[in-house]
Amino acid sequence: MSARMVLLGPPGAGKGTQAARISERLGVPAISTGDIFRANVAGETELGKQAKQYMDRGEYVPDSVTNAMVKDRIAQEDASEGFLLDGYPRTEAQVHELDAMLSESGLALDVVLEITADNEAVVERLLKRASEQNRADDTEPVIRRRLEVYAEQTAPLAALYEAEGLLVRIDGIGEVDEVTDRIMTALEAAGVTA
Ligand code: B4P
Repeated sequence: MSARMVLLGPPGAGKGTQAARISERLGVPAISTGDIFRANVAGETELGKQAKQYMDRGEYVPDSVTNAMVKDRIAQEDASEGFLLDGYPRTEAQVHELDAMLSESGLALDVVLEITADNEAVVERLLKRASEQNRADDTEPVIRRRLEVYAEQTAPLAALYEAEGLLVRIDGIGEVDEVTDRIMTALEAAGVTA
């Protein structure tokens, strides 16, 4: 069966961590807009130069840049039977854009997973990652700004997807394996299996 999925959740909720595991178990690519931007920043591409100025401040990269990048990526062969979008959509405009991209090909999302975690837990995780990976946007003031931007622009998207009957909420607090088990159980209940 197809599995076209979106992963929502605040910075540090475990999206990237869980996306890699879900992708492996279901055999669909995990597509992280954050990873694509970081690869472009590292490669000093034009896209990377544009994205960096926003990312370093904890702000979202403009929709015009992000939407075109995702449209291109989900049209690739490996995503033809499904994908897991990690960190996209993040704004209401991106939600509508994604719907339009899919419906052009007669497709639709199957499920939207929201990983929840409280602010203090995610700040602690991201500060730990900062000491390990040195990401420019993992300093405490930028993490706080990312959480504000998430609360303002992305958290409301869960209600949109809930109204469509697509939303599944997962508690992101606990061991990584425990959270994966919760996700796989919820996906099975939603009819999404390998
Ligand atoms: P992202 O790369 O999506 O960054 P993120 O929200 O911090 O999540 P990430 O996936 O990295 O971390 P995770 O929670 O897995 O975005 C970065 C920036 O890119 C954005 O701020 C924005 O500027 C730009 N961007 C991306 N998408 C965009 C879009 N659609 N529109 C506009 N701009 C966009 O993990 C965090 C840490 O927690 C890790 O160290 C992990 O090891 C740890 N962890 C995970 N699970 C844990 C658990 N259960 N217990 C303890 N620790 C755990």
